[in-house]
Amino acid sequence: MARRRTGAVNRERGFILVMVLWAIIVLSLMAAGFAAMTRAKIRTTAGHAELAAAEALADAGVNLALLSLMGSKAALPASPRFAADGETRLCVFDGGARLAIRIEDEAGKVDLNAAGEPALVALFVALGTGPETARSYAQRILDYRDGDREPRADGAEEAAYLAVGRLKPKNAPFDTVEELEQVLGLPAEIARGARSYLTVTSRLNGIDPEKAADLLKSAAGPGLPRVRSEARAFAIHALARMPSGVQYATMAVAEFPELRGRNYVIRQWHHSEAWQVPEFEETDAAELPPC
Ligand SMILES: [Ca+2]
Repeated sequence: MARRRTGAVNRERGFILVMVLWAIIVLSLMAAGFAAMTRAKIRTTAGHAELAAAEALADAGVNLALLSLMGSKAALPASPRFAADGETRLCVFDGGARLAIRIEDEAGKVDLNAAGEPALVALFVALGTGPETARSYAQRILDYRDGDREPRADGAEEAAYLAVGRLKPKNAPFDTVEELEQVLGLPAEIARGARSYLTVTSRLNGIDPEKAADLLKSAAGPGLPRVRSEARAFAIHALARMPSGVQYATMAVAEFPELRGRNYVIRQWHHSEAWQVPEFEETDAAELPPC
């Protein structure tokens, strides 16, 4: 009788031991899972912190460019640090983060709102489009921005947009060059390819060849009139690269309403696609000037 009771107690102890072992295994797995989650979260947070730091430095780059432009507008004796010539210039922050800044004078670009049909045709032909297709692109842009609903011969107005399930054309001026992708019949890759040659801020029907990219310089002529500009509006591109390689690019457009004034109005300020800066790879941070 006593032996049977002892056997039952041993079975009970064995069962409890197995339960305890299972509990230990389950708790260990939970702890390992929690540790992995914490590690992933730390990595994600560190990545976000790096990106936030890169964003702040890119924004600082835009401000440095604005200071330089203000100096040149006020004809300060010191030459501007970042010239509005479309060239990329580099500098380095304390801590090793590097900055690339490029300033473009908007007078060297085709204004999407001020350009007439010949100027738009000249732009698309310069970009490699055939003359007939270029005329259709130009007329569709004009129909998109003008207030009426009468389509040009090769253009497109409300009825054409609705027929393919698209939103109606704006029938008002473009606010950004990115809006070009909303124009019916203009392929997205063509719109994206044209973006860096377009502006909505120069308000000129023509370009200042001295401020223009080479592609537009050669396109200037009867269709794309040459005009003299007064250095009023600038696109600023700033790209910050952290020592870890994390990058952030900011693009801003600033307009100076007065010819000699230092006051400016920000027309755009947003995140943009990082562009290739071969000098980052070719130049050691120690060789760069401080930002
Ligand atoms: Ca229209």
